[in-house]
Amino acid sequence: MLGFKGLLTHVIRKIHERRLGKHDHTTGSSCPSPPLSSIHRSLPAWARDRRLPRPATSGLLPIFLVSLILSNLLTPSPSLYSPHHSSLYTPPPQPTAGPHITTSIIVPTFHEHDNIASLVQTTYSALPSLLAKETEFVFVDDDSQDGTEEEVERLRREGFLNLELLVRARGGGESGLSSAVIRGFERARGTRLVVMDADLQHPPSAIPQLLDALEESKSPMALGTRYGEGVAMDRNWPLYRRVISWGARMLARPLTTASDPMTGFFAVKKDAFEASAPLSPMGFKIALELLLSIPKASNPPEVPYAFGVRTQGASKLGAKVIIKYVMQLVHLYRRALGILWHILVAGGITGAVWAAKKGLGLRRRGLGGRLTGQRRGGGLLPLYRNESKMR
Ligand SMILES: Nc1nc2c(ncn2[C@@H]2O[C@H](COP(=O)(O)OP(=O)(O)OP(=O)(O)O)[C@@H](O)[C@H]2O)c(=O)[nH]1
Ligand SMILES: [Mg+2]
Repeated sequence: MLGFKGLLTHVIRKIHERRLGKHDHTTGSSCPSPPLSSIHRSLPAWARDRRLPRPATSGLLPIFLVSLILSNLLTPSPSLYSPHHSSLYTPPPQPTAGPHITTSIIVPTFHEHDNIASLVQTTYSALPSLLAKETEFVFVDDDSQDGTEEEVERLRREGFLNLELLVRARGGGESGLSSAVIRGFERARGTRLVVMDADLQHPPSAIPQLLDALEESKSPMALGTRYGEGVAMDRNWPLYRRVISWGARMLARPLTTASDPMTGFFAVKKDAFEASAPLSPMGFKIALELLLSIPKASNPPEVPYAFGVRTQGASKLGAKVIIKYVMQLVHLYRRALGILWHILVAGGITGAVWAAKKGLGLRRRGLGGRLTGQRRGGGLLPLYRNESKMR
């Protein structure tokens, strides 16, 4: 079976033979075929031009421009939180008796009933006694309805007086880890804010180091890092989690020099948070958002800590969290790069189209060659060459 190019060659050859009168009418056989170059020369100029393959780059400029416009129009604009304008909560008054609260530990919770008591007890016993007296917990729960409220009340009765609980009602229009942390910041009485998970994956014994790093460095933020020197990841942390964590870090690499911008264990000064640029509190990665939004926070001191595995309750890290992280990155890159972000997106799409066109072209040529019994890469010219060999 002839391929399209084989058929075209055949038609061109027949036309050429007619024009040159080389058909032997007595035998019905054709004279030897002329070389392709002479056929090409005998074609009218428009046909010669038409036979030239279109370069793979043709039509790319409109694709680039359309992609540029679409990137501008379609990149989602997250609703932004501005500490100056969007506050919902204010801190309760300082305790009338005893030391003032200087440090607030913000803990977002969702179905963490089983972890609350051990977190509170372990933390208060890990802090030096003065610091313990000046420290409060602010739990921000998304209406878990698993007994978290009763558990906090029980701990208060046991003597842990500085426990605040903020419950955000279901259907109240706001939920999620990052916004929980931000609402906790608003509610906090301390001037130093520590963020940690409820499940004891972040060691309470590292809180004083984190606060020291914050004070000594004069930086508005200090980060706990799972990737510091001499720190080993818990051996039971599953491989897929390591891969996700590694990928997430690599994607954020161009944005920050921090070794673990995905960490959920960090400290920030309250006045620095209040001076932050507008935030997009989506997903889990509020530390990264703050790093890029708080003035002078981009190069924070880091405190290595050993990241444990959750022993109680269920993980909330799922596909939805990963998708939100990618959306957050899009927003952060766009903010960091401005128009250059859209140029890169449009360039990427155009490059992909060019590669697809080129790949398709190569495949077609290869297929045409095979259909006409040619080697890969053969076109019109090799067909004639082979024929002349056969003669
Ligand atoms: N308020 C609130 N807290 C949340 C939400 N999702 C997660 N959290 C809390 O945020 C913290 C981190 O969530 P985890 O599920 O522990 O996430 P992770 O540490 O990455 O995953 P694991 O290693 O499996 O524990 C925990 O204290 C959760 O209870 C949420 O939607 N709302
Ligand atoms: Mg956890």
